[in-house]
Amino acid sequence: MAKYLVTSALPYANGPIHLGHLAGAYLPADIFVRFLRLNGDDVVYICGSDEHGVPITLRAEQEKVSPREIVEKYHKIMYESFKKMRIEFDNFSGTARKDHYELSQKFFMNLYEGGYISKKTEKQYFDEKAGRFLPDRYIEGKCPFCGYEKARGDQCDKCGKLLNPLDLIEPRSVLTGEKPVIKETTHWYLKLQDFEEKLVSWITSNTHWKENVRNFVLGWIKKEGLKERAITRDIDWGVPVPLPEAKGKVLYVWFDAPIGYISSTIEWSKNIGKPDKWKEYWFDKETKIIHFIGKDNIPFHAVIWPAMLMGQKEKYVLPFDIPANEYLTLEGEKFSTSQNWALWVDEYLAEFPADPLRYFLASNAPETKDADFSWKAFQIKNNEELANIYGNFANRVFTFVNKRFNGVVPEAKYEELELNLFKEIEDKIKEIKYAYQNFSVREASKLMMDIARAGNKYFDETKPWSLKDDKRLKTVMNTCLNLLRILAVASYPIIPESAEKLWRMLGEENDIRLERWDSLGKMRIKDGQKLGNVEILFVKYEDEIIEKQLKKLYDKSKAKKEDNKMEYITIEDFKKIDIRVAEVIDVIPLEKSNKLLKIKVKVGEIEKQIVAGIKQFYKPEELVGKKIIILNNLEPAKLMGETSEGMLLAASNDDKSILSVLTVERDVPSGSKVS
Ligand code: B3M
Ligand code: ZN
Repeated sequence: MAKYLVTSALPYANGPIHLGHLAGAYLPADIFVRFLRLNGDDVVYICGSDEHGVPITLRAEQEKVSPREIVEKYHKIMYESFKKMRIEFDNFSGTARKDHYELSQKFFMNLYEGGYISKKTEKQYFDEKAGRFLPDRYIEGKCPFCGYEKARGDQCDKCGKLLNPLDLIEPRSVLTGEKPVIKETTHWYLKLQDFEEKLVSWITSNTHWKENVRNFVLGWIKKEGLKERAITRDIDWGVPVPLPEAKGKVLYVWFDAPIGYISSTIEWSKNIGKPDKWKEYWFDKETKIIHFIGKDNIPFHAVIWPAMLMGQKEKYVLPFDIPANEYLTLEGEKFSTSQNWALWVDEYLAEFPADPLRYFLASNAPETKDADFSWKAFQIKNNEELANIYGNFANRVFTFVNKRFNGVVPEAKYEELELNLFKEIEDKIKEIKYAYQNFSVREASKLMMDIARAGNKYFDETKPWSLKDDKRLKTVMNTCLNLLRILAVASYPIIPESAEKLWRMLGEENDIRLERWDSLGKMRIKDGQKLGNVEILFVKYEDEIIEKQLKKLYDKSKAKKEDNKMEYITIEDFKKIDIRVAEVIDVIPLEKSNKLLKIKVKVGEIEKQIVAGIKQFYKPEELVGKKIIILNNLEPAKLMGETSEGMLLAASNDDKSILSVLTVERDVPSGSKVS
């Protein structure tokens, strides 16, 4: 029995969970944990939401609420989706909690007192219009390495390189779009170079790591060398830097986030009433700590985090393995939340059960290269494997046993055919174990399905429907039920809900989780056991259902559609539109709405009012006197009880965080036609 502490990357609490997230860091970890438990290992599965950093504050600014409200909202939403997908953590904490603050500050102080932290006054970008410094994702520009236009201040999404904001070519502020100025500010830096020797020898010795992870890290260190990295930031949401001279500064989110693995374990210990239990994992060399992550998180987990652990006074164990996955694409394209090119877990679950998706993502996991989710491929996997192989085998056997043996397990007298079959299955069980232990969920899914394939083959070959010999028939059905029993347990890590169903159908009374992997091949169902009620394991999805989903996906992502295919209109179409210059004479905010402004304008001599959703972007006094552009002949409509007699034209970016009302560049009289 080995001891494991398994973690999944802490998801930022700034939005719901989509399939890309699931496939990378959550489903493979959950499968691994379920397997370990069947294997009799001692395992704690830890996660929580990452509640600091610019991803959170940017979202809070967009939604016009506090960061605290954002993290509370999304923490709940994410937790619910995980639960419904049967991703079952022992603890799902959050990093904006008291214990986490204390532990993060302790981590900082240990490094500080150990001489691993330096202080420097440096130049940083500052947005004069917004009046603030621009750390990390507050700034975007061209990547100096690969030329990607939308690289962020801390990392390039295209080539994965960690960046410093000052490296960006043509930087711009995410808040205002302005070109930032450079100002001085003081920050604290982790001296990664002090750990270089220890890190390199540790990584080199980890020959059991996935090739791509180990090579990536060693290459990264060789190429970039280990330098100091700033671990503090000028924002007002985060763990305060525990030094009197650092007032108003917080720890960089990537400094405190991995500490969340420990603080969440501490929280778990307290919750189960054993407050010191966490130490049995984090301070024991025997513990295998496994961090499941997506590939963009590799440098943080394989270099910076171990360095932080090495610099502590307490003797923490270093990660044993860091199985990083590649990306999942959606219908052949990268997930993009800003373009709404995403399939959200909740959206999926509103119409389908968890298991078909778990099976699809497992058997198609992005383990060594990117993988794709497409609705068509999903349909095929579900119909042709889950339903036609697994479901069909169960269905044939249950129908037969119910009809011929009244739903009671018949006794068997195994012959050579059965003994060989059981032997073959036992070998399969060993192979599956190896696959699960090596994070090859793709392989495990295939091998697990092979058990059902073997079952169908045996059924076809023994032809129970034409067997005259009753003894033989009993043996055949008993064997089939035993194969189903093994199949239920072997598939449990991947499709727990269906496996439990099958288990109940077999009339097994103990919890399926009490089964043990190494005895699985030898265990037999009891003669005379009464089978449970038959339930439907998997349904097939017809083309219409799948097409409907595809259409929904494309419709939702309007921006994407417009990018891909331009729809032309004729000049005649355009002539129907009456666009005019209008002068704003008065603006009244609508009390009941946090979006709408009532704007009184003059179009030539005619006065009219327009209701527009721009309250978050403009103060009334900014608009009065401006000459704006309106769609004049839009059919009047009522908005919150107010009539709107036209539409104000404005430009905004994809995620609607920046908006500008259109005006005229030279002074033309109000009422002028735009053409
Ligand atoms: N929240 C980044 C991400 O979701 C980050 C992971 C933290 S793990 C300690 O990609
Ligand atoms: Zn790049």
